[in-house]
Amino acid sequence: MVVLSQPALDLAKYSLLRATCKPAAAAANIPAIDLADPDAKSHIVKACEEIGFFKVVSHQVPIELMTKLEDEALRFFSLSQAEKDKARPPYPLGYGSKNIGPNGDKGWIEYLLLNANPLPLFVPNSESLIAAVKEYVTAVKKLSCEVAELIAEELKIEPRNTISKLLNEEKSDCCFRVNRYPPCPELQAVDGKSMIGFGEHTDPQIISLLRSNNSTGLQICLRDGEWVSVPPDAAAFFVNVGDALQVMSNGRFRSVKHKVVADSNNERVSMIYFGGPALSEKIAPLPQILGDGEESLYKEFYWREYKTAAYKTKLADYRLGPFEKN
Ligand code: GA4
Repeated sequence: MVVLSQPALDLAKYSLLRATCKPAAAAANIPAIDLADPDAKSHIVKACEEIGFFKVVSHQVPIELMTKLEDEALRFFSLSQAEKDKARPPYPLGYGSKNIGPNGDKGWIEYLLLNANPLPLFVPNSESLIAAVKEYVTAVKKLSCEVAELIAEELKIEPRNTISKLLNEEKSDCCFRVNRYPPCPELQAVDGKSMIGFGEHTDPQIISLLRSNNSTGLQICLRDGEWVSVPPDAAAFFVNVGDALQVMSNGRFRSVKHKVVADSNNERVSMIYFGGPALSEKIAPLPQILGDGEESLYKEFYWREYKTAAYKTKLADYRLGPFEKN
């Protein structure tokens, strides 16, 4: 197994990971939502429609919870490769390095991918990490529900927990990942390009909440196809619309394409909570969303079917394609 932080890189071997994009994509102007603002809900819905992405700048999640988890995660990633490899619960969850998903995608990354409901107890020698994940996930899940309720209110969907209850269900299918993107100065020095940390994709779930340290790397794709980089904000949560919410809004919201380009000098650490519904939930446009005579753009499907199909795709595939009505 390749150790990510090894200084000497065999560049030919990693040529597939070299970003074809310019590392210096223009900085995006990301809508910043203050949850205490009485207009927060209309700003959120506008951002979901126009970009599928925004950041929440005032929230109740204490910064200490974020930094504690980040420290714990870094402690885990500093373990020997053999120790980290023990954190390999049954596929597809556990510790991963370079390989993303089951279909050959690679990234300049190591990560822990965990079920968030229920949270696991099985990462060896990492009781304090799991305790920090639990505390963090509980707080972030609450925040994702708040956002979902503001969306419902603005769209006049009743009851206001119509979306949030999917995230809160006893069997909701939520997961959590913490990613470490090692810096990659060697490659930058050779041709000025960067490594693909995590290739372009959309998130399959309803909503994702990401928090990262103060490093750049995240890029999102705007409606016109332009890739822009997201300036870091370690105190904020970046929220993206996932595929399921795109369907629930009958295409009114955008599941935003995003990717991470490894920074040549700085280590990037991000933690993401993916809020998904229970496997048995039907995913369809919310009736209150559909205007008079408006038909669903999508075939009816259950989250279980979508998830199974997603795991047969490659990262960059357009996963909603087969679920669209012709
Ligand atoms: C993208 C969003 C989440 O990170 C994730 C990813 C999952 C994985 O890493 O195992 C997938 C990817 C993600 C979408 C398509 C499939 C599944 C890798 C992959 C090629 C955990 C998720 O739910 O879907």
